[in-house]
Amino acid sequence: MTQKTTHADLANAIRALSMDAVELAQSGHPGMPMGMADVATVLFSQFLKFDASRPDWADRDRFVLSAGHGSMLIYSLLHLCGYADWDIGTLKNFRQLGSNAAGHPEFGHGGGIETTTGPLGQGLATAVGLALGEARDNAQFSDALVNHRTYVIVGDGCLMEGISHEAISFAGHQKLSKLTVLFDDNTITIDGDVGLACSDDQIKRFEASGWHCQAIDGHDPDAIAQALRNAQNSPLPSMIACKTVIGFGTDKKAGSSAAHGAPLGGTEIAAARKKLNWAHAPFDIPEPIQNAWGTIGARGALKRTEWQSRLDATDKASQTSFALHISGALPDRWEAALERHAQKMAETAPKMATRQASGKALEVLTPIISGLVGGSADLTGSVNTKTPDTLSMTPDSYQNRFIHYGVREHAMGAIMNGLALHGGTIPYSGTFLVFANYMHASIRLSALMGLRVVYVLTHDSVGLGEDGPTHQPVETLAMLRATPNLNVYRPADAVEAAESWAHALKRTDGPTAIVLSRQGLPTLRKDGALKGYGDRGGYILRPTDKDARDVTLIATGSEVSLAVEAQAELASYGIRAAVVSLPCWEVFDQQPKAYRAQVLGSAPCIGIEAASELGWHKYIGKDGAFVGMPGFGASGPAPDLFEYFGLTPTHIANTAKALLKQTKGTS
Ligand SMILES: Cc1ncc(C[n+]2csc(CCOP(=O)(O)OP(=O)(O)O)c2C)c(N)n1
Repeated sequence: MTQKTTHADLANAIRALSMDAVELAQSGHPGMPMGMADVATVLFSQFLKFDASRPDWADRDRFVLSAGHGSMLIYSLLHLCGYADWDIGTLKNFRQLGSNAAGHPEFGHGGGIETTTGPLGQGLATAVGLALGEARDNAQFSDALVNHRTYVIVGDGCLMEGISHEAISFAGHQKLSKLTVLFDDNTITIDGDVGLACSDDQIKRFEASGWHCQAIDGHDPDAIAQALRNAQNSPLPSMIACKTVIGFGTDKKAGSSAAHGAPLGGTEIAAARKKLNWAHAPFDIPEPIQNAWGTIGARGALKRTEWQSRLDATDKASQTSFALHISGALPDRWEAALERHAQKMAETAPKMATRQASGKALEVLTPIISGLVGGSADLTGSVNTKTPDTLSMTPDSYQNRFIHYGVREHAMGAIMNGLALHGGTIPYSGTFLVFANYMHASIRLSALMGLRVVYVLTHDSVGLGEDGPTHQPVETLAMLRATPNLNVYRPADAVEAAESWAHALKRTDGPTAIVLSRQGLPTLRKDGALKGYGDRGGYILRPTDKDARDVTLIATGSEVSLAVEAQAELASYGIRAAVVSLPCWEVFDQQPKAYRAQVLGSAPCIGIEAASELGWHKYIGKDGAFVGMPGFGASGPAPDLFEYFGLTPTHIANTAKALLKQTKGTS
């Protein structure tokens, strides 16, 4: 006679897989998955709308494990539910090189992982972006096509991180009612009791930001189900504090930090097997339990086919527009329109700050590309990211395309990641370059996940003037350039600004930072062909006669025009200087060697950039000279600061003369 599979059987399957995989790997975090197994079981078996056979179903609920160290929780769930990428062999290879089952959940490592998590708090803020993406698409396409929820499991650590405050506050303000936070309220972190470092009342904290809150026993399946039902009915985002025991089922380690992040050891595992009444060998899931989980994994199939029928029943034009929206493909006309704009800039040659030039490019792009969703961190008028086509988004108008992120740079980056992951949106948003430090953890995850997110970073040097060294970035460009898979553009004029946007939008495998000046800059480019020189990341902007060079001046952004002036000054001394504009190092570095050699030439080189020297020697060599910032900036009018720090054509020319004297004996 077969016994009915119980809730405990289902949850214990997660516990067993988690403790055994960590034990086999001799690395990982068993405590959190064992503690949250009951909550996850109720969520997946009764609430989460998903179909394991189609992890790409656009209207699936999103599940995020913000407490990413508990990765065996999500891997166990995906395996048990029958996701194709998560067979038992994958779990046995937990934390091994090349396995989908990476140390922390990584987006792209198999279906069912909605985002990369691990840096605590990021998953929560990214989930806010996922929920916002749903709200936007729901407003555009209606309940029939877009109506899903976002669930996120967070731990004490996620809630202690500062980004959580920004994310909670933003979600409460935007009334993201389809977002549910499941707080693993086990009061344990690595150091021990959470009380060592934190005495927040998390319920009051969420309530203060406009959330619906509940506190439950996280091991009581009925209480969990009731709380999830209540959350579904709330017009506010919901937080459920689930009181759990870390390492539930273990003997001596349960409820203590010893269960947090180390293999439990044979004795504890044997004791847990006994306590949980789990008599099966490691990785052996009895058939009835496996079947019950398989049924859970297929629960959403009917809902998915019903959804597909609704989509099929809409007219062809709506189907095409929905498919285009979800795919993120760009409509045809945008590039020609941007090129016409760039050509106009080249012809009219305005003196314009590149932040304004970026705004002008956006005015061309936003009416054509409906997926572009802009924003700023309370610097809208300064970063020029709002256009007449992007109205402010509010809880009453989620379909609008401009997000006031407020003064919340860090969450802004993570929310943009969530929007990009949700699909249907190309998020871009602005703040000052110096505050990229604040959101670098999120920028890093955009790059790691390969998301098309555009960071508009203005006020990019001492050229911002009187706000002084607190606002004048010096090291930030080096930090951004050191981030793998992030393209960093620093355009010199309005044409290069348009080119930067073209590249950022065409790029589908990673983020782009567009770094822009506060101060007006002359238009240097005489052509506006977007597929011309600028396509290569760096090019000879002002050649010498027959390319016979004594020196090469390599500059980016606002310093390119200084180099052009220095070229003329050097010419008066009979020195032939070529000017290279290098707006994007990453793209230039990918060009064929012969092209790079031709651009950089063999004459001595001078790098010119109002920033730190770090990184420049790969272009100027060990013998090249650098004109830039020796340390932090200072408070004062921008022209005075450029003079003070030697960012002038004359200083560049003198540096060139000295360099030539040193290398060739030329004066
Ligand atoms: C931003 C960040 N800081 C530090 C860590 C290292 N870390 C991983 S788990 C953890 C403790 C988290 O405690 P909690 O969220 O309560 O998890 P639990 O002990 O319940 O598993 C820390 C400090 C991290 N992953 N991310």
